[in-house]
Amino acid sequence: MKQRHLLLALAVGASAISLSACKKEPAEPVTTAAPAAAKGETADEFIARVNDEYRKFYPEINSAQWLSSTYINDDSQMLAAKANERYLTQLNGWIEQARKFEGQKMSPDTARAIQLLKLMTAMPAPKDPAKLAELTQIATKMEGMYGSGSYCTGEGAAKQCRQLGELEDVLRSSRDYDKQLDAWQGWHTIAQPMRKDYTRFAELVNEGAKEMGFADTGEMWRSGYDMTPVEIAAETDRLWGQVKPLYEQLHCYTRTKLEAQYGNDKGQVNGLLPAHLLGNMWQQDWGNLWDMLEPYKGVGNLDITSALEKEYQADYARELAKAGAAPSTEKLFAAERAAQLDVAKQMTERAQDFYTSLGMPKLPESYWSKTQFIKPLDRDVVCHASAWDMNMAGDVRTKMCIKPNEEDFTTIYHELGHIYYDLAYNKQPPLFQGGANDGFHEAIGDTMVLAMTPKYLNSIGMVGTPQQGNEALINSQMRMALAKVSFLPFGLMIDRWRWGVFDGSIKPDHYNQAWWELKAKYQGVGPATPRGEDFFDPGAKYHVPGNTPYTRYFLSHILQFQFYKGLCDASGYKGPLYDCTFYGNKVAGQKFWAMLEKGSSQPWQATLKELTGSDKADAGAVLEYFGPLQTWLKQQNEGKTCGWPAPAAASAAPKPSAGQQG
Ligand code: X8Z
Ligand code: ZN
Repeated sequence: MKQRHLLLALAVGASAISLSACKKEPAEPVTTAAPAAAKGETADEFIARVNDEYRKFYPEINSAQWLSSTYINDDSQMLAAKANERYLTQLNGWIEQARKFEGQKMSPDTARAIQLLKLMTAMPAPKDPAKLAELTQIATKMEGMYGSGSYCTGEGAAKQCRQLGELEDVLRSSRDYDKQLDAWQGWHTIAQPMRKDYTRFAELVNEGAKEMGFADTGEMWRSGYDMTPVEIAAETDRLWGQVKPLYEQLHCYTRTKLEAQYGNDKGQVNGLLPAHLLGNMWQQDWGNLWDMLEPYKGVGNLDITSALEKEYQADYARELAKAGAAPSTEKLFAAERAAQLDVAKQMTERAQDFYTSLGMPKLPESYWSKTQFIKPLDRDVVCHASAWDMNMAGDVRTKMCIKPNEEDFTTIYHELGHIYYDLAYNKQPPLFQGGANDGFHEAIGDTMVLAMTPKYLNSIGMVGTPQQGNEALINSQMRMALAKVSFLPFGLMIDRWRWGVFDGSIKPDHYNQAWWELKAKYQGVGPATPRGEDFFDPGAKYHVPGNTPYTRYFLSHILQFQFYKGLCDASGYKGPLYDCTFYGNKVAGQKFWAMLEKGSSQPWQATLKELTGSDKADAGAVLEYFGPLQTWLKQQNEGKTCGWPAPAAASAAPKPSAGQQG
């Protein structure tokens, strides 16, 4: 109890190492077998020792986790669990030892480091070793189930099994209602068996969080924002209120187009957008509906996916030529794989070029040899994109299953944002090697994506000469809105669900009902067929079985517009915000790098102020950026009844305590 009060009273906290990037993190330490604390050690000496020991430990745990994510099998998972166990034991020891410094005089840096130490995991584990073992086993199992998830249809010779990537391809490209429904439902079958595991998982992490002095795991997650858990929850509500009218306009326009495509009865469900028709498994990015939603057909040449596909075809033709006349099946296959790898690397080189154009360093050689660019075919891997700092000393990698399409292209820019953040703050002591908060970590690469204007895309040969005029502008704004605006309510609803699970207001026998109520409330999205409690639809989204907090992405989608505006200003740009690219501008690059170097060494508000002049998260830049589109959407939607009915339960106010009392 005392610890919780201390924690909140200090109102310190930012995401630390393991919470900051999108990588699998170790579970919480459990045993009390702490490494010995030196007698008479001061708080400053203690933190220096923890930094030192942590740095030594770090490569081992990362190697084990890298292996278990890129070779999912029983052996790699067992080894990862063992490495975790050793690491977690040590971490628990540090947290235990830190208690003796409570209330003592220490430097502000040491006080901050101690707070960060307590928030280093998103998976607080109970102290009971048996329960810890159970928790880590469940966590490993759920992530493995997600990574190896497969939907099989047919029997005997006609049996066909498809993994997430292939099912996503259907949603991306097919406009056949039934095929899309089958792909969407098929993927969601992989999560059904997770329901029991997740229920137990939630019980166990809550026990761990309570032992650490938090009301529940959700409150612990909300404690990493240099403000109280109550304040950050209210902040996200406020920010959502700012952008909701824009989202509602985009929703209204999209519903009209879906109805035109699929008919009034199928293009909507009680005013909600049908979950399987939005081109994305989770309805978090509607960019794949470009064929349906492009405001002015063919104006502006923004078809990045086609450009990448062409690149792939050209590369494949080159590889085939190397294989000689009448190549064997093996050679044909090898040519295909070589072309896929080539294009994935070319896409990554383009992203790297953006960063180096700002004056940032090239990625080290080891990045190129150790990264997983494309999906291996001989084993299961976790395809969900992630960025890894293996040793705090330059061994950085990304893990993706890259395909030549726009979504993956921008995801590479996103992942390199994590990597450049890692490289920039590697000079900091390990406990300060994190994002200013976790939303910052997610926003770096996306800030670059905002600077991918038609002018930039043309300059790198991706699209033709940018067209001028209002129609081209609206097309370009729509392209960005389908990725960014559609995401906003999704970024919020996932943790609204988990906060409810953790604070007990969402009970296991209502997991799915609450999920769909929140999807309806925030996103205006609904399932085309009933999704009762025999399903566990939250488990079909990586971050739930992977236990990655999600509010970071909502914050990122606000912050990245503030960063973008700040960098445009720094570059000396004058003009409408949406037209700005700081590509190639070293002054902007220097300013960005200076922010990255700070890591989590100071409250994020101070870091934000240094970059943007303001210490408050604010959606003003989002609204400024999308001004022309919002006006256009209002015109398109004129005379339509926009909005959607709120589901009864989810429209109720959140449980007053919401696990947030300090
Ligand atoms: O998980 C990610 C990244 C890794 S941190 C690929 N993102 C969220 C998601 O895919 O759900 C990026 C945007 C949102
Ligand atoms: Zn990320």
